[in-house]
Amino acid sequence: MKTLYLTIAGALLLPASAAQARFGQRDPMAAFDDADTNHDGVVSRAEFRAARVARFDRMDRNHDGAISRDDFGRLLKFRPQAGQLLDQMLAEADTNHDGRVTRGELSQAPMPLFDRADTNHDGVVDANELAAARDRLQQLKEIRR
Ligand SMILES: [Ca+2]
Ligand SMILES: [Ca+2]
Ligand SMILES: [Ca+2]
Repeated sequence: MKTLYLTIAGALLLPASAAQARFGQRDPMAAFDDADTNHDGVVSRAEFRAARVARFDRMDRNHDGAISRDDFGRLLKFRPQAGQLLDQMLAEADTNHDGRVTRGELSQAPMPLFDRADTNHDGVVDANELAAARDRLQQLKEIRR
């Protein structure tokens, strides 16, 4: 169940602080781990975006071409509070507000996690920036503890 939450958070990229507060332990920065597809040691915006869109198919569990509450029926039944969270995350990407996030909407959605990590705004997150972002996150965790 926890894995599913993290999949939602990872794919839609809630601001890391909010995700962290709700999900507790796992590292939201893991979204960067598999994103460096050309293995040049930095993650570009395009790579980050592509990695997110690649998770679309996993999230669209009923294969109707969009991520919506329908894909999380069981989860919402047993954990109704997850519905609120899901709605909030979907809303960030659901630009036409129909309650469904299509592949196109997901690919256009903002990437706050990336933007915060790319502190020198050169469009790529390098190892130093990634390490710094992890540090900030760690500090945040300690403050909240
Ligand atoms: Ca679906
Ligand atoms: Ca939509
Ligand atoms: Ca950078």
